[in-house]
Amino acid sequence: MITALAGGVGAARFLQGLVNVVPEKDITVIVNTGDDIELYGLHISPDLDIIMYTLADIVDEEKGWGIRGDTFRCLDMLKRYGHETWFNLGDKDFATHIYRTHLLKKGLHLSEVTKRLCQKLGLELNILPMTDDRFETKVVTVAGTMHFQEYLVKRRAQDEVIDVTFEGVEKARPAPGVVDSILSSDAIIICPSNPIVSIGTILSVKDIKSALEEAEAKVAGISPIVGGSPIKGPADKLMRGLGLEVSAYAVADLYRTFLDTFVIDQVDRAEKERIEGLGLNVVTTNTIMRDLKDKVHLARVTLRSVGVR
Ligand code: FO1
Repeated sequence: MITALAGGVGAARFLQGLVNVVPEKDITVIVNTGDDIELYGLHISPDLDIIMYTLADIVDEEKGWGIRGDTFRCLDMLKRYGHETWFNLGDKDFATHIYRTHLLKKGLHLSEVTKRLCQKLGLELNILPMTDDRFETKVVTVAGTMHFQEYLVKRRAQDEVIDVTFEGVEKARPAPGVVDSILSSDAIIICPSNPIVSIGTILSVKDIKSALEEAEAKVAGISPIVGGSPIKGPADKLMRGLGLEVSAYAVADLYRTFLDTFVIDQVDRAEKERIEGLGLNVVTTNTIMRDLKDKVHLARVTLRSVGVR
């Protein structure tokens, strides 16, 4: 069994490689839900959806989110009614959120809803939200405090970041299966996701970080920072705002209490020694995932680094 901690697009692309190397049913993915937002009266779980759509091979590959070939007629009509439409949901994507919200309103937990959606999409992986409880990532900026999606999508990550807070973190408990899967895994992988608002949120949920520290399985992480910048998303702005250096080293330092191996890009090989100084093994390879071959290569190198052949 392999357990992976995941955010959105970077993680989804890595997992596409992983499912080519390990049988789907042997993989559990613990997914960030700090990006979840209620909009248009619906519960939207962007990272769960990005991962489900990608692995079900229906994602809009160019954007990395949403459904390939989707239309936006519902959104156009909402605009006509004068509703705010800064968060772009396609018509098919709307169906996911309508169905999810319907099931949540019937009393199902987010983990149960996710299981049902995955089954219907033909996925055999065990995709778990990090928590079934309400949890929202807020970004404190010079322009005020706002939901992460408002910071990223509505305001295009333009505001200087002062802090990041997790609303609901005190009460949030890991979803059923999360801690068990970490403790019973043969290997654990921290996907190349934002260390603050994707992996950082998962680690902030009670008992998850300590489970990673206690787990017998080896833990490998893949750096989302290559050559001093994130491959995608605002990790650099958030890290800088929190007073962190934007480097593979700084990410390794955030994970060092539970990590055995850190996989960094070959362009960052100069950081190898410094990261080894944290007591970690370091593997350098190509981490840029342009096609399936790159994804499979990264999955194989990562698995090998934690003793899975
Ligand atoms: N990202 C955008 O930049 N603009 C959008 O309008 C947008 C809509 C959207 C709808 C559904 C979904 O699952 C994701 C969506 N994303 C959009 C991506 C999302 O905001 C972030 O990339 C993730 O939350 C970060 O992992």
